[in-house]
Amino acid sequence: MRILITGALGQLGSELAPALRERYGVDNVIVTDIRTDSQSPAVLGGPFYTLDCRDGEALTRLVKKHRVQRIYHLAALLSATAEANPQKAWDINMNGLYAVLETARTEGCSVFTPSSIGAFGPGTPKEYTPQDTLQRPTTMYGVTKVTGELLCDYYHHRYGVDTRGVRFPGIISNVAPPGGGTTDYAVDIYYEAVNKGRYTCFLKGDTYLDMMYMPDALKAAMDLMEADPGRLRHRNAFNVTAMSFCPEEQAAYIRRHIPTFEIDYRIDPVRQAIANSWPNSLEDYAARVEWGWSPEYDLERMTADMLNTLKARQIKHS
Ligand code: AKB
Repeated sequence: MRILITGALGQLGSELAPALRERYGVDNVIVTDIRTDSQSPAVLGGPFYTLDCRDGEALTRLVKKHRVQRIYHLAALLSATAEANPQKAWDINMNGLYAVLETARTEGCSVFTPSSIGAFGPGTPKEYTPQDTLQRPTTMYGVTKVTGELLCDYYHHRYGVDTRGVRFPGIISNVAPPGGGTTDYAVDIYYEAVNKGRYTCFLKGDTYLDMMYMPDALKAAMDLMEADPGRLRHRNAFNVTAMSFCPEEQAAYIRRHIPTFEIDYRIDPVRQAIANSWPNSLEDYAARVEWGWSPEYDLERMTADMLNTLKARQIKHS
């Protein structure tokens, strides 16, 4: 299997690239991003190209050159950045996806595209949000995610392109920072807990959102693409979740390891409004039944792992 990743220097790609290289072989994973980073293992660990994913001709050239069979299309602006510049978000999120789907159509590639809990809106049922439900998001990020889901389904039904995707919740990790998302607080809190013993949160303490630890996110992205297509009734995109919590609860779990940890709040009205428009918790039955999705990390296990990893790194660097 020969794979190309777009947007590979982001939070997900920085860990998906090495995981795919391990599974499929270093030379079979072509890593691309609009920028480069000479320190990144994603750049150093195997074939890397700078690529603007909106440039369909350049993308097709790379796909032909490396006889790519599968594209992980990760390049996108996240919710808060998209809300600050909706025109740019539409351009990158939609024209990037369109170029990828056209290349996949002409070159016969399968495509993984992450959607998000941002594809839901204030009218969606908030608790245990079903797989098939009302999707009327009020953010530009959400608009691009719903449009993307529909476009991917269209390419599947109309052209037979093997398009698949998941609606990711907030992803928590300790390698590359997320950047520009509404759920970023849930990552920052662990870094600040270890470095300063306190954290000022930009969302209210009782704001519930779905979250997932990176190892489970990698598993979802890889397992869905390996799933038997005959079992997939849904394609774009599957609800997946691992846990739902609010900042107060996360702080309480951190205090089990750092008893003096303190949290206070300085609310960012833009990100609070985005979070309020999203579900509190998802139901992911279709993913479980159609391709065996099952997460391994809950809040307790993730918190222990995040804090141990960050503390060990701090000791090593001090
Ligand atoms: C964001 O907060 O924008 C992302 C997401 C949930 O899609 N992490």
